[in-house]
Amino acid sequence: MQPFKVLCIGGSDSSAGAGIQADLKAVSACGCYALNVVTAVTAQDTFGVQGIWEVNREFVAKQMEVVLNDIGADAVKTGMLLTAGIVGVVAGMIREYNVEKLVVDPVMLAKGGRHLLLAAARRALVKKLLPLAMVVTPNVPEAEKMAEMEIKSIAAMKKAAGVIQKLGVRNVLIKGGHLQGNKQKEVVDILFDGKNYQEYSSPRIDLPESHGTGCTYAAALAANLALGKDVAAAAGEAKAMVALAIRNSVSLGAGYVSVDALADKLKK
Ligand code: PXL
Repeated sequence: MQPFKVLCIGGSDSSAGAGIQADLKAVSACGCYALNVVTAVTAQDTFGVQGIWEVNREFVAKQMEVVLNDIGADAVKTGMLLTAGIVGVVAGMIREYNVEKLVVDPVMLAKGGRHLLLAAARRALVKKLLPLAMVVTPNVPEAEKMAEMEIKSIAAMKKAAGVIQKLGVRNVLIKGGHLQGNKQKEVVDILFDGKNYQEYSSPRIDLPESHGTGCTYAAALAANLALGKDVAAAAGEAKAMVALAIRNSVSLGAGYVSVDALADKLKK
């Protein structure tokens, strides 16, 4: 049997709430097979990122090359890319292998404030990777940086989605979870395809903010694209998967809680 395969390119999170480990869980929960290319190893507990060890760009390229040559991927998702050098090689390989279904999660900061994408890398991501993406999935702070504007309302989210779309990406999905200090009752995400806006609304889940939501969302989106859904349908499925993963958050250490897309399988 050949499963649908999703290649997830990003950082390892030793607490396994975010990063490559969240990707692996979300892709598996969607019924696809996750392949992993590691760009950096983070030493991470439930208080945040305590250290980062970068994988050199040649070895990132090597991982992509062997996996894509032998196994291939129905969709690709990028997360933590850290440096402009890594962004460059990832973009080069995506182009070389003609990846059609690419989800770019423009991961910039970890909870706690550690930079997971350096400033020069942000510019490289916009220039080199966005034009290759089927969807980019910023949260509000990331969309503010990419669109170079403040976002304090849904109207501003729509405006920012327009600005980001013009940077050269086909679809922009801005996640509303960080809007207005987390006070609103509904979380509204906005999808813009250059012509139409679609809104995805769901009740805010009244739990402490969890670690790993963004990675889970983008990985579930990529998996649903791999399964053959269009972007609008895949976004709806991904949002539902994130809601489930938040509801099933696990409190592992003394710091923040983490989402877990497979938590319904855990014995507690
Ligand atoms: O949630 C963004 C993210 C992505 N990748 C890694 C991370 C984090 C957040 O902490 O650690 C490896």
